[in-house]
Amino acid sequence: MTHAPSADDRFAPSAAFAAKAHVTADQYQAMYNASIQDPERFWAEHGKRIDWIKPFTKVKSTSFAPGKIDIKWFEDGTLNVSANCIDRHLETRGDQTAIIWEPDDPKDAAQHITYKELHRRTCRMANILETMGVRRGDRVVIYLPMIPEAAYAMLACARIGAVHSIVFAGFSPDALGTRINGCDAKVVITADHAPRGGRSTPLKSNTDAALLHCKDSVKCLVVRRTGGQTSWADGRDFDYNEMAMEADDYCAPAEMGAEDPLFILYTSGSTGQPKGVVHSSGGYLAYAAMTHQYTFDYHDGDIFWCTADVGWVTGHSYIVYGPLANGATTIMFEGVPTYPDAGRFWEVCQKHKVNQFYTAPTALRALMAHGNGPVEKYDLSSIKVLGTVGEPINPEAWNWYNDVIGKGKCPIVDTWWQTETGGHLLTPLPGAIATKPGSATLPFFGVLPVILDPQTGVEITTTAAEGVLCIKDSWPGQMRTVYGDHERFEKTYFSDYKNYYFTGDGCRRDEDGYYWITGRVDDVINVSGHRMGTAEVESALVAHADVAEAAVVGYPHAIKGQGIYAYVTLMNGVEPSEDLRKDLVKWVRSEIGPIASPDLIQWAPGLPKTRSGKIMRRILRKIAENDHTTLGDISTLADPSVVDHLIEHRMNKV
Ligand code: 6R9
Repeated sequence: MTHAPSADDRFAPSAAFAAKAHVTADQYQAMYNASIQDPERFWAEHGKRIDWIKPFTKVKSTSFAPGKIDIKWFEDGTLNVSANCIDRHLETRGDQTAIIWEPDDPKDAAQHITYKELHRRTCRMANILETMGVRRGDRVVIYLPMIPEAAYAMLACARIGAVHSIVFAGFSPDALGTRINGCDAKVVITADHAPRGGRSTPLKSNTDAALLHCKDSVKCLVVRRTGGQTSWADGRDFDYNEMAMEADDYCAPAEMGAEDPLFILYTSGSTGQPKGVVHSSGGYLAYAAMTHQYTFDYHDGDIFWCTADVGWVTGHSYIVYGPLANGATTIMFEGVPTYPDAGRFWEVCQKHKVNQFYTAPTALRALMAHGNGPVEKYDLSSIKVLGTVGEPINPEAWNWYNDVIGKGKCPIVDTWWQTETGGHLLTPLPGAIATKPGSATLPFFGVLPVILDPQTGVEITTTAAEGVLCIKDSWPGQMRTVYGDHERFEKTYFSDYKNYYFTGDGCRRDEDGYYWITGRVDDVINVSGHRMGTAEVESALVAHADVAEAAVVGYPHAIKGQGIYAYVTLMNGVEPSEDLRKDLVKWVRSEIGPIASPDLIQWAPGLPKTRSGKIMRRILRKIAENDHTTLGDISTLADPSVVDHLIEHRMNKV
């Protein structure tokens, strides 16, 4: 059924789809123009999609000017994010399902949590946190599996004005400890164990290990997910299930400023430790809600499923905040796409009659490898819109998604955005914009993308252009600062190209003005849709006693998009061996987590360096990509002969 992909393919929304859509082609153009010509007016209007306790009078106060980076939206308004996601729906849809929870094991029953129940659960969690001493502005780390309590915890923090920071449950104790310390959290919320794909991760014992490196005052709230064995520290550990039985059903939502931080989410960059991306309350929520409605053409009564984990920004904006602000029914899935078999996603789509399905290209590639059999067993006729996020989608995967999952009748929205952007910046609107496989197409309302020449930093104004992607002006969902380090915020995003927000991505704009993301231009790699700094993996490797030096690059990987390729120089006298290789992989898993495991490790007696000692990553990337015929100029190397050795012993022999 899948036809050979071509770069010229164009898929316009059907007339039937467009007729029911929130936004058609003409409306898109008119609304986009309005949003750019008069952002104040546009956002004054769209800021009203959320409920304000005290309405804002100021709309946009933003500056990208050097030394004065300052981003504020709706700054004098007050609101409560949890009340927006729950309370305001109680009257009209209190008995409607807010969250469908689909457990890891398909033999266990799914749970349907109504808005009323969500209100009760969130209030109880909020009261528990207050009992534990959490106050407005305090930080709470959430280290939970994909269970409804993760949403209760997020919304409970928002309710009392605490700032949550979710740490993906796949991260190691070390990574968890660093983040608890990084944001000086008062409480960490975890579970006994996390079932996933038929296996189980001992989250509580990971947390115990992390807390050994944290202040004694950090308290731990434990949700019993499996009832499995855990150790217990009286005075420090609190039993959520027990406390929830006693806790009061009501907790008043705190009146928060639009610019009060809602959450911190750590993400990788090209240098140093992950940084804490800070998002606001008002602008973030308005943007998450608006993009959720328009990008997915969400209508009342639709069942929305985003397969991400709440540990990533996609889960924040499109499992919890966007959908719930819109009064949607959102699915939270605890499992993985291939457990118990490669039909699981489609079984869940059929079972819950999913209308919008949003996933990552890496998952599609993995499922595609199992053929069409596991798809054809299920009725997918409820699906109206398909979405992708996290990395560029290759045309083969796009066509499979379109033909086999969407049966050629569901628009595909390829959404480009980042932890930093809070919501979609480049994306088709499904009733308005003809798609081209592999292109995130056009900007969302209020977004001004520009392509700069990477060398000169000058804006390329021709329609067809290639260079680095920057954004010229602020949008409400933009991050506000790096937690505790506003200077780093400016240095990372506003210093390479002055007066622009620099995305870190390379990009091409075609003759139709469509944007094609070409991948990161910095030392960030994208492994299975997870963002990773090569510097983080390198510092984990050099922390091993046998490692003298390490350089990490990405290389093309059929399923993961990019794999992790590590060049390792051992300490004098240490002999390379298969055992050591395995040991290093294990080491990185324990330092960061399984997602950071190197796929290939090459022993490198020497690394290509400039005379000033800088590692020439460009060369290492080429060797890892098996593209060593075009290494470019290596005359500036201190010792060009190391390159021949590396080529001869390269790991990626295809
Ligand atoms: C939401 C999310 C951000 C980086 C981003 C880019 C890549 C995301 C993409 C995409 C091509 C898409 N990326 N979506 N590349 N097409 N549709 O993924 O956030 O984890 O911060 O990653 O992911 O390189 O800069 P985050």
